[in-house]
This record gives sequence, structure tokens and C-alpha cells, in this order.
Amino acid sequence: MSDYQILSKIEKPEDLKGLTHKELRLLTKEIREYIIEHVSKTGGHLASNLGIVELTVALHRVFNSPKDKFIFDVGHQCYTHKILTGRKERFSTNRQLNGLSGFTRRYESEHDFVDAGHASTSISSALGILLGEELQGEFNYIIPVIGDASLTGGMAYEAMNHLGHLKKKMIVILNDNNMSIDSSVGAMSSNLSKLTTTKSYQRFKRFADWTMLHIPFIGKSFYAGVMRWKKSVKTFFYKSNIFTDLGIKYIGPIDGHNLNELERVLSRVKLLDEPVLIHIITKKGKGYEFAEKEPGKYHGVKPFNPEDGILKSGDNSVNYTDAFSSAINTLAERNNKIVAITAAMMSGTGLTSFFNKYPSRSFDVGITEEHAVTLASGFAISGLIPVVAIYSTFIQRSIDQIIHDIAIPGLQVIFALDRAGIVPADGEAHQGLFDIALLKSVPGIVIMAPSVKSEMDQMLNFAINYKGPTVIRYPKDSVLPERPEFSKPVVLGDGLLFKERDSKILIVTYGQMLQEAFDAKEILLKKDLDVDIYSMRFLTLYNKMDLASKFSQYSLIIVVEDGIIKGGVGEELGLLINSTYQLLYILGVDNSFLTHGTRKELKELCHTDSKSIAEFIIARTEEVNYKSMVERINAKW
Ligand SMILES: Cc1ncc(C[n+]2csc(CCOP(=O)(O)OP(=O)(O)O)c2C)c(N)n1
Repeated sequence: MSDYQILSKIEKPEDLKGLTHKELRLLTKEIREYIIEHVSKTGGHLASNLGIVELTVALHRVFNSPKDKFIFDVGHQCYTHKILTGRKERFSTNRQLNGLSGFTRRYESEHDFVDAGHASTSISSALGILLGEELQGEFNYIIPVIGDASLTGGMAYEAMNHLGHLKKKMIVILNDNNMSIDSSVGAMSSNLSKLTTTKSYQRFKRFADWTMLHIPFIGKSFYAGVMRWKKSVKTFFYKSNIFTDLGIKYIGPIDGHNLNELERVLSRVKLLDEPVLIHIITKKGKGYEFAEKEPGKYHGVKPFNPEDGILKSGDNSVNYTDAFSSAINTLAERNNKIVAITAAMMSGTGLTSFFNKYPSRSFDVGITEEHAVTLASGFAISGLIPVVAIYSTFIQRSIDQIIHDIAIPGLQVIFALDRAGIVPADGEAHQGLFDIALLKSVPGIVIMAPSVKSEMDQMLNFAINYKGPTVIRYPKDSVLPERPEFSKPVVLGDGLLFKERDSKILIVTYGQMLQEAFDAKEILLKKDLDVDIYSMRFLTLYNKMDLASKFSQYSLIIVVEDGIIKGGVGEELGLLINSTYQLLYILGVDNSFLTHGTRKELKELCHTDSKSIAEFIIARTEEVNYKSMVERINAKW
């Protein structure tokens, strides 16, 4: 910390207030270096954070947090805010188990007001806080900070529509870097850039600049006066835009890396008594050449070498995203009815090569998961086969669209749910724990979980031939090594039994968790305990009687979930296995939200890792009533 001349002295936002311009310039440089130093070790969101340093400093200088409240949309760009609000020393623990969250978290600081993670919510939360405080006789500045891509989400418009109608005094900051994770998409994005590049304004600007430079002896104050006039002329050119049409005053565009300018504008806007949107232009990755050149690559990074920007190679094994990517490309070659839809997660969901190969069959709809799903229903009605690739956590947004627009009419839409189950590093808001519980109860939806690459191929092929809605859900993890059993054809409702000897204990699981079951078996074998293993493949029970009879020989059944226990596979199995001589236990995420950490650490926390599974089985077999059950079941056989 001693290397950071100014930053080392900043413990709280008030410490910023007495700094000189020179010190502030050095501070913003040091914050960037500090972020790069730490994110290069922990991984995390880099480019968005480098782009918002000046804005965050300006907000903390002009306003008084925590009385005034900054609501960072998504919250992935809150690193400077955390560093300036007493969390600098703990920044090295960012995204690690028991460390700082990579997003704003209410439990972490009085300066964080929302538990963020999903996009487009900031204006709604801010308006609620504003109205709530007002009803209680208070006024503080509530300032949502929303990115241009997050502004593609419908909720942002619902909130602005409400704000414009109420005419409340609120400052919305639009942080426009013209990037989502990949390129920003949609008409809104091109309209925003038009606000900065209207030809008539550019012509006027050139004329004004030329005039300024060619009038001799102009004094500084005269020049400043003309600059102010120029700004109001600019507003004149943009008299009407989507924000003003919604009843929100538009100010901008402002250079988001010019701290003086930002402070000047914020201090003035503070005095206005109406809703205002300040449009600031920033550069994603600002100050780190590699991130400036490739902001998409450096949006969310694993550890890297800060000198050359080269990302540290993790393990090179094939993961489920790669497996999905290869499966959809192969099938799309043979079947030109397949179209792919992403909601701003093209690279994350492994669709980049599909988009490159089949541009006319590829649709990035922006951060609009609800629209993505209903759009897919339209494709299905038209006779095409839409594949919607979405992270499990973000499908939560679209439950109504899935039920109303897809499941009720029974349309053939395929959901590829990436990041399902326990998700590393990003914490509560990004865990994929709820998709099974949310979707299993919807009539007619078939949910599958592949363990190996060949199963991914088979399941996608199954979905393409199945005339109804299907879900393939898989985690951020490596696919399992192939075994001969996996080549068994995927048939609706059938699972896979891994059995060597006659055991009275069965582990039931699915997807990647099968590896934990295989490893638990190895541990148990060393203790002379054998287990059979059943991979569900399909997460809704179809041939119930058949399954009940298959499982009837087991006295102890352990179901291992990659998700929340409530509403999961285990509970449905529990209703089936309710005879007096069989015990069924479920391991999984037990009625809680799950923090950040590696997938391995989080599995250990939930007791779904191989060692915990084995220990759990040993403990149960040592229980007296289990022994008597075994005796009873043996007597029955
Ligand atoms: C509902 C939802 N869908 C997808 C995401 C994944 N996501 C995280 S950040 C991001 C891009 C945000 O871009 P922008 O709002 O412009 O902010 P920037 O990172 O460019 O500063 C996306 C798509 C999300 N957080 N929430």
C-alpha cells in the first residue's frame, strides 16, 4: 500500500474532499493500478471497473454517501466504490470464499444499498428508495448508475416511465461505453451513439471550435462563457430524445474521464428539481491498453499477468459450454431450422462460433431475457427450432414467458441453461440453484442434465426431435471422462445405473455431480462399503413405477442435488420411496442462498463433495436403525 501515495491515505469518502486536482489525478491513476494489481491475482470484472473510476470519485466528492445513495446497476463495476468506502484492505479477498463480494452487498457495507447482480434493476430500486424516504419525510440524493447495455432491459424503461410520470428529483447516470460484455446491440445502442454524433451538432462544434481558435486575444473567462453557451446549444440540438419524451431531462454527452467536468455537471444538476439523466461517455478498460483494445475479453477475467495482459492458463479440459457449442454447431449444419438466441451472453454461452457461421440464424437480443423467450415462442410457431442459450440464474427472469408463451401451447423451444447449479466466484445473485425447482413443476417441460460430452450431443439431438419444450442444464465445470455406460441412447425418462456388485446403498444424482458420486464410491470402497450409482439424465420422474421397483432393493438412498433441495429431484423421489424399509436423504443447497467461492469450496460447504457424501453414508450406516433396515430388507429378499 505504501506504493500508493494518495490512495494509501483514503479510508472513507470524506478523505477525498480536500484533495487538490493534482492529487485527484494521481488518485485515479493509483486506483486503476490497484484494481489491475488485485484483479490480476483474483480474477474479476476488470474492463468495466477501469472505465468508471473518475465517475465514482466524482460521485463520492459531490455527494455524501451513505446518506446519498449510489445504486450501481448489475454491481459488477463497484470496485472503486468499495475501495473508497473502507474495503480497500480487503480488496485482495474479492470473490474468494469469506472475502469481499464482487458485487454490492448490503451485509458488507453501509455504502451498499442493493444486493445487485442482475441487470436493469437500478432505476426501480432507486425510485423505491426515493419514494420511501420521501414518505418518511426525508430527502437524499438517490443515484442509479446504469450502463448502456443494461439500459436495453425492459425494467429500466418501466422505471423511467414511472419516474418521468412522477417528476421526482432524481439523477440517473447513464454510463455509456458502447459495450455490453460483447458489443452492445439494438436500436437503443445506435440511438445513444447518435446523441453524440448528430451531424448538425458536429458541424456546429467544428465551427465553434474554429471560431474560438481564430479570434485573437480571447480571455479565459470569455472562452469559458462561450463553452457554456456551446453546451446549451448542444442541448438545443437534442431537444427531444427518448429520455425527454419520458419526462426526464437529458444532459450530455459528458466526457466520463474528465473529473473536473463531471464534478461541475453533478454539482449543477444537484440543484435541479426534476428527474435528470446525465449521459456520460466512458471507455471500457480505460488506462490498461490490453483491456482498452479488447474490452470483451477483459470484461470478466481469470487471473492474468499484468505486464502483458496474458490470461493465466487454467485447466484446458473441455467444459460444458464447449460441449454445447460443438453440439449445436454440428446439429445446425444438418438442420437449417435451428436458430440460436442469446440475451447479451454470446461468448459466455459458447455461441460465438455459431454466430460467425450462421449470422442470419443468430439473434443477440441484448439483456432482455423475457423478450428472448417469447421471441423463441414466435420462432417455434413459425416452424423453426429455436435454441435459447441462457445462464440458469438469468432464466429466473423469464418464468412467466416460459409458462405462458411456451409451456401452455407446448411449443418446441430448447433451453440451454449454462452456469446451472453451484456457480463459482460471483455469489448469491449468480448461483444457478433454482432452475430445477422452478421449471420441474411446469407441465410438459423435459429437463435433462448431461454428464459427458457425448450425452450433451445426444440430449441436444433428443431436444431437436422432441415436439415440446426441453431444457438442458449444465454447470460451469469440466465434462466428465466418457465411460461405456454413457453411450446408452437417451430415451425419455431413462437414467443410467452404474452397478458392479450388489449393494444396498444407492447414490442418485445427475450431471457433473456424478463425478462426486464416482469419487465417493472410491472412498467408500476403501472402507469396504460399496454403493451403486444412478444418473437420472431426466430430472422429472416419468416411469415412476419402473423407477420405484428399480430402487426397491436399496435400503439407503442418497440423492445429491446440484441446486436447491426444495423442489428438487430428491423431493420427488422421496414421494416415491416411502416404504418403511428404505431411507432417503437429500444433499444439496439447503434453504439458503449461496455465497462466492470456487465450485469445489462451495460443494464442500453444502456437503455435496465426494468426501462429504462418503462421510454421510458412513455415518448413516453406523446408525442402529439403518442396520435393522438392512436386516429387514434382507429378510424381505
Ligand atoms: C439480467 C442479466 N442478464 C445478463 C447479465 C450478464 N451481464 C453482466 S454485465 C453485462 C453487460 C453490462 O453492460 P453495461 O450495462 O453496458 O455495463 P458495462 O459492463 O459496459 O460497464 C451483462 C450482459 C446480467 N448481469 N443480468
